[in-house]
Amino acid sequence: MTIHRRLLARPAVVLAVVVVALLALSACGEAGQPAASPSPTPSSRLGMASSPTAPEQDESSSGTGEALIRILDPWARPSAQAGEMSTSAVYLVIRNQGQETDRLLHAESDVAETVELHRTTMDGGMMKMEPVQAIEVPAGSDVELKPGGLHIMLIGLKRDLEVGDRVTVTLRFERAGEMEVVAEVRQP
Ligand SMILES: [Cu+2]
Repeated sequence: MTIHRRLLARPAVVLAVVVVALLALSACGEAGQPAASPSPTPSSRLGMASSPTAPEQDESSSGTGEALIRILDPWARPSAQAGEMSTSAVYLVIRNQGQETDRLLHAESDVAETVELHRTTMDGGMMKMEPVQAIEVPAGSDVELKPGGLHIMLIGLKRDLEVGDRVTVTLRFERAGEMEVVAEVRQP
């Protein structure tokens, strides 16, 4: 009876070790550290393996240190007059393919004097916007920056932004670090 149970249990243990090794690989890609040997406490992390991330793990194993944050469809509003008072906004989708929450902390661009993270709110029927400290992107989810919502505000444009122009924006994330994004100027 006891022997029987042990034999049955063994494949499950092997599977658990493989899953933990995969988790360790994807985690080290994120942290940029050399692969550590699998931790001896697999059971606490097994729950995370049940989330449907298998295709993404395949993707990230194809290259070391592949970004766990991906930026999709970046674009910017056109603006006809450069100058201190002129503004534009950059919109994009932040996809967090990792297993930890990340935060967009800061953005900058050479086309604007000041770049702020903003959100749009309704105040008694009036739309207004205000700076936010950070934009949180939970593990395994997308956050969309879009007109009427969160956006990257460009203030004090150094040049006109015409449809078809490209705007380079540097984003800084708490975990993923800095990344450069090229947003095409287009009509909303
Ligand atoms: Cu704004």
